[in-house]
Amino acid sequence: MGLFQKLFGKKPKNDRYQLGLHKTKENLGNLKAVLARSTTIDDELFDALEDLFIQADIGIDTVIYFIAELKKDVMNKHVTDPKDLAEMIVDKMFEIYLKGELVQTDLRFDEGQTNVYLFVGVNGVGKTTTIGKLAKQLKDEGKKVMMVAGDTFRAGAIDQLKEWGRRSNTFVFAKDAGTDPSSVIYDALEIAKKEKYDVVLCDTAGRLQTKINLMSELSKMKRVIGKTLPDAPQETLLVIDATTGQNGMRQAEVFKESTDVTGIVLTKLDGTAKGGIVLAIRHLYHLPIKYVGLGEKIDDLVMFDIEQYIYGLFRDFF
Ligand SMILES: Nc1nc2c(ncn2[C@@H]2O[C@H](COP(=O)(O)OP(=O)(O)OP(=O)(O)O)[C@@H](O)[C@H]2O)c(=O)[nH]1
Ligand SMILES: [Mg+2]
Repeated sequence: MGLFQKLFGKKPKNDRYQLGLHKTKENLGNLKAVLARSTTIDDELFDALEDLFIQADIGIDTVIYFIAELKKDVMNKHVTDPKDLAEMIVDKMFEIYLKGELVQTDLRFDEGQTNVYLFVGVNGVGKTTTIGKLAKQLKDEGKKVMMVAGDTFRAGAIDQLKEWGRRSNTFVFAKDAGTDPSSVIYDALEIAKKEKYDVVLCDTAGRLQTKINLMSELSKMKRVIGKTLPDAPQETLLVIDATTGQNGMRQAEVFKESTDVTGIVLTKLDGTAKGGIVLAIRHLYHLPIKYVGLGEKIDDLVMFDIEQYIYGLFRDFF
């Protein structure tokens, strides 16, 4: 049974993804129109689909792959009616996302240890906000959580994190602005170990004097973390702003290449973001999207669920 049957057969309930993505939904309206006015499945139709997918921010490389896969399916299954394509598109999206794997969205948590989650990404994508939201969720689960102000570069970054500390009632470890970030993390982890914190969330700068400085700073932080706690960091999460689309993905590439990223947090899916970026990230980065940001408030962070996501996109389609 394909995803289409599974989802639209029994209509699960999750309205979180409905909040945003109106841009993508407009796009799907066009998809519906294109399929409705087509009488045969031909190159012209595939070209129209290609345009729509590119508009949905799926990204050119992923779109080419997507269309090629669809064509194969159409041939193999001898499909001739364009209306049958919608269901195939849903199933294909799901396949592209899963790639035959079980995608792990849980954050790795080593029981009985201090787990370190490091957040990286270009400036303004939502690292600090995500840390604040996640701190609240982890605390609600009963975990002992610390946030570390590893962004000592940008004026205001430390106060911003402290504000999230107040909102989520979480301890924030910080030193003065301008301090070497690795030394902040080192001191924080010494306390975390001694006082048996379950999770330490490390904020980092999105920008330093140069990109090279930033990358070497991040690898230094990682080394410091690994020296203090051999199994840490348990997660290095690359934060990407969904509204910046393919351009944002290109900017994020350098982080992926120079730090061992274990997962993605995709923020601002509530805004003008187009949902196709989810497929592009997965197809090009081969990394799981672990969380998505759906707003600026403390509860606007949800664990990513591809089934619910696709359902949210197509809910009004069928
Ligand atoms: N709409 C919306 N806004 C968000 C989301 N996540 C973060 N933001 C906003 O994005 C802006 C930047 O967020 P920050 O958390 O400061 O980003 P950052 O990555 O820490 O930025 P730097 O510290 O400058 O590197 C803030 O105005 C946040 O409120 C989201 O999921 N949805
Ligand atoms: Mg920040």
